[in-house]
Amino acid sequence: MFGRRTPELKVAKVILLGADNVGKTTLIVRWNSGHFERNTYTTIGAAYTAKLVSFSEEEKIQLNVWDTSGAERFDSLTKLYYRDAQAAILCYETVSLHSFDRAMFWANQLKQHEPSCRIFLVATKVDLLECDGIVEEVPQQDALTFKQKIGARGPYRISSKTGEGISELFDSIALHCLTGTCPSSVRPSSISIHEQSDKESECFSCTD
Ligand SMILES: Nc1nc2c(ncn2[C@@H]2O[C@H](COP(=O)(O)OP(=O)(O)OP(=O)(O)O)[C@@H](O)[C@H]2O)c(=O)[nH]1
Ligand SMILES: [Mg+2]
Repeated sequence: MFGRRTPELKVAKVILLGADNVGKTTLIVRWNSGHFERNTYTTIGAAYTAKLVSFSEEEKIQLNVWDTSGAERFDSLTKLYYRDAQAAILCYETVSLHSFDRAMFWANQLKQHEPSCRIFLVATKVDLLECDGIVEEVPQQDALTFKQKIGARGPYRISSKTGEGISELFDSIALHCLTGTCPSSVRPSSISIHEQSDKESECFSCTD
């Protein structure tokens, strides 16, 4: 008896980087389950999520996304997750200059430790710009200049609250990994632990 061999599923490792509170975990939750998480927990170490992105029967890939902690005390730990990453989602909050500075830090780290990893620059929480009194702290021109300097794609402007830009971001990453050389042997090797935080108040200054 001869059966048809199932083609091996393509798998790519993706790392999610950015300052604490920029909305990394919320982005993954929105992508994975389609809902907006108001009350999140600060990520400790890193958390793993896998999802299949399928364009057709032949063109599909599993993205293994490592959501890291943005807290500076975990910077040295985060480096451990760069290895073999085909793509990095580098987030900054469009209303936080500090988070943009931190994005520059991660871009340098990536260039040093995983230079072949393609960076996808992401401006998060763009819905906040609709709120009275909230201004964009990172000019779009600065983001463009930064993207060119580091050879990144983007900047993708997203909101996990409204869902804006999220499927476009992950489709671009999946296409990049499908057309590039993606080893199919990247497997999860860690677990996530979470701690409570009270982030909600910082991010909901206007009515939902
Ligand atoms: N308004 C708005 N709030 C958001 C958005 N994305 C995330 N938030 C809120 O921002 C806060 C922080 O989000 P997290 O996803 O935990 O941030 P993080 O980058 O994972 O933070 P660390 O794990 O500490 O590094 C939460 O209260 C979220 O609900 C967004 O697109 N719009
Ligand atoms: Mg997190």
